[in-house]
Amino acid sequence: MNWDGFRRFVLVSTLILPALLTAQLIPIREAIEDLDNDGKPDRRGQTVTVTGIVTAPDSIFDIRYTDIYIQDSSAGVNVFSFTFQNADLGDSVLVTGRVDLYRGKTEISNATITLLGTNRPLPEPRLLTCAQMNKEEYEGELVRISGVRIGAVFLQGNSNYVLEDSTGTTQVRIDAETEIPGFVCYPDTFTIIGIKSQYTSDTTQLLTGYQLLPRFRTDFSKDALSIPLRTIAETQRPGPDGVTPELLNTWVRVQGRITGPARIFTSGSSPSLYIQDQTQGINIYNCTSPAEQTRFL
Ligand SMILES: [Ca+2]
Ligand SMILES: [Ca+2]
Repeated sequence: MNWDGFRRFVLVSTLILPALLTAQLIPIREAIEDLDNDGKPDRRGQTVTVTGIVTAPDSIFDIRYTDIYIQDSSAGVNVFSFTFQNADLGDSVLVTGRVDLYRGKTEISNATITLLGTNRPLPEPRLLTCAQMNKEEYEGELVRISGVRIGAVFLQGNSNYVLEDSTGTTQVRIDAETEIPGFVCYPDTFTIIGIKSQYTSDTTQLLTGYQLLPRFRTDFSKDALSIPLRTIAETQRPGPDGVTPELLNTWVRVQGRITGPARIFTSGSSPSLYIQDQTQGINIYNCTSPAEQTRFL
């Protein structure tokens, strides 16, 4: 090796070797593991490198900093950095950072994110119950709870609500920076998807304060097929007083042709339109899907 070759060797070694040495790729489960069950990740303070699919992208939990969640086949984890870095839903990323603990939530902080690919399929949300939500297990993962009720219908930002199913209760946190504030949720049971996260108000109690973080309005869903299709006449049949519908405050599913489109009957911001089937017509109020509402038949 001549002098130039040696200098190039030294230069390449200096640049590449440290990156290789720090890039000991480990599964997320290993990065966050807590074998002594004290609520603190055993690798706290260590620098780790993991890969994963972005399950909660940038700008939905924090518009100033990087506050995302990633998941590999072993586990999920929060990735945080005071530097804003782009991460879209479904991105495959390489993350190097320090294993850290914030209010009971394990995170990879001071993280550097490298994009490896885009539009990867998201992991199937893990089906949990409210009782299972209140444990350390599966923290950082994308999860789903079915058959839940929520303690309020009009959802506001920076607010916590109680979720309840047949196994107990847990907490859902509506982050103000998501699109969710203002969403009118279901008054009866529904399915919710979100990140299983944690924020304990008492840092001496590291195994409390578990909360679900929905990301989008579409994380709240009603299984429409579980609601029987009814005729419009049946839907608005009056009860004993001859005026109040028997089905008042019940979720119903009807179908009909639009006879009065929303662009005629809407005043203010809540769309209003009329539909009709073979039996009767009915007013549809405060509906979604604006393109459909405005169509004339
Ligand atoms: Ca530990
Ligand atoms: Ca935790």
